[in-house]
Amino acid sequence: MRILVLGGDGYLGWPTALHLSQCGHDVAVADNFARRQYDFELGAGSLVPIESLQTRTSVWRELTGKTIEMFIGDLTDADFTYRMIREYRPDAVVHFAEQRAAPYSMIDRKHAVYTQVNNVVGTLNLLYAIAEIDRDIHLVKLGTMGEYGTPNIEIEEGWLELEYKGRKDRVLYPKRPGSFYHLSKVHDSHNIEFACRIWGLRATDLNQGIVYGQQTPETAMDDRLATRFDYDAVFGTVLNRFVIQAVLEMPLTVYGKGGQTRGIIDIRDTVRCIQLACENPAEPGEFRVFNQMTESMSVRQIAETIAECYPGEVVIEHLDNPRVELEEHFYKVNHTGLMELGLVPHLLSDTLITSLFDIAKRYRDRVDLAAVRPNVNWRDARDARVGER
Ligand code: NAD
Ligand code: USQ
Repeated sequence: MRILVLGGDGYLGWPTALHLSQCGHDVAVADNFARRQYDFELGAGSLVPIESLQTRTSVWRELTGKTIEMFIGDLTDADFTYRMIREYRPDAVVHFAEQRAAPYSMIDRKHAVYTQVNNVVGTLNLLYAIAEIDRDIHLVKLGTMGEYGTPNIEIEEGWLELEYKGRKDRVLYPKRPGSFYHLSKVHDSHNIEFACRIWGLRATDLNQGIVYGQQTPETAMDDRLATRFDYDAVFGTVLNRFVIQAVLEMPLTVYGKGGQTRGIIDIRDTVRCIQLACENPAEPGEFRVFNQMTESMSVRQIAETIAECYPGEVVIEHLDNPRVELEEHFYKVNHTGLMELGLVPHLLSDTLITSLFDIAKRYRDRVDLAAVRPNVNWRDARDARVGER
């Protein structure tokens, strides 16, 4: 298949592009390097050094003989998006290319507006490009488990069978997300479902849980193929952050009680899920939703697991929660769809955690300690970081 990976320079897009290429697909990547720009803005950076996209693709060609074509541009630029789809004519488009950090979207009005414009407009341009150029292209879109929030009923895969006052219907599952970023994904989901309904597009919305890990078999082939590893309080995700905090002998920063439960997934399963979604496309007109996560854990359990695995002393600290979220709640998720397509999950294991400790130890000197403590508070509408760093 010809597969275009949007956001192919990012944490997940790059390893996915390599995996699809290794599986024998023709792969192209697109990116506007916004993620590298956020690093400059925040004064943070990946724990593991990463090469430019140009170097990454040429190293891949040198090692495997396989070519990954590049499109450098911004999805919110409709001319760029249309040109790319026209030129590459993919069978599937995998769309990772969004601003993806909840804290970034909650810094202030400017960052919330940027996040929603970037994400919603980029996706709309893509939907129109597919509708005008070739409606057979399968859109594989990264959504998030956080779209659902933490409802007091079981979470289904995107749709809910409902009976109300004696009548039945199948409706999009109600959403109650916890940040302007997560809301942008809800808006995307509704726009995509509408496009499937009116234009007969085929789409798969992958509501992914929090990803952990840093290596896949392909990125591990050469240091120059490494993907990023974020540990700062804005872009670092919880398990990856706890790993580096343990190695630095800093307290693990559990926000509030730590009873917040989330779906999680190993980065090796992410790339496999995308492969499965591409190779088993949705039907024309179908808005298919999978919950892309393999297990649920509370933040407290994640911290305890990391502390138990670390061969040294680890302190777990409960900070005042900078976010507004339930800290104790019901959480049960249906996530059988991808397993029915063939996913065999890697569950969180001591071996994986130990390998992450090794990566963190190797690059510990690159850590900026000031970037570790949270400094974006959901309750402040104005940027509370001013003058702090
Ligand atoms: P990332 O920020 O590392 O990668 C996203 C890439 O998209 C970046 O390289 C960025 O430069 C690019 N990009 C952003 N806006 C763009 C635009 N307008 N035009 C072109 N390129 C643009 O993020 P990631 O962690 O790799 O996440 C990828 C996707 O997966 C996101 O959509 C995210 O919401 C979703 N997701 C991530 C996680 C996670 O834990 N990392 C979990 C669930 C879902
Ligand atoms: N948390 C802590 N301590 C920390 C960091 C986070 O207790 O040091 C808590 C948060 O309060 C939250 C949970 O851990 O309850 C998860 O936070 P996170 O930053 O790891 O993840 P989140 O903000 O939800 O966002 C990440 C990705 C996002 C993706 C989402 C999947 O950045 O792109 O959409 O995970 S999900 O959570 O399923 O929505």
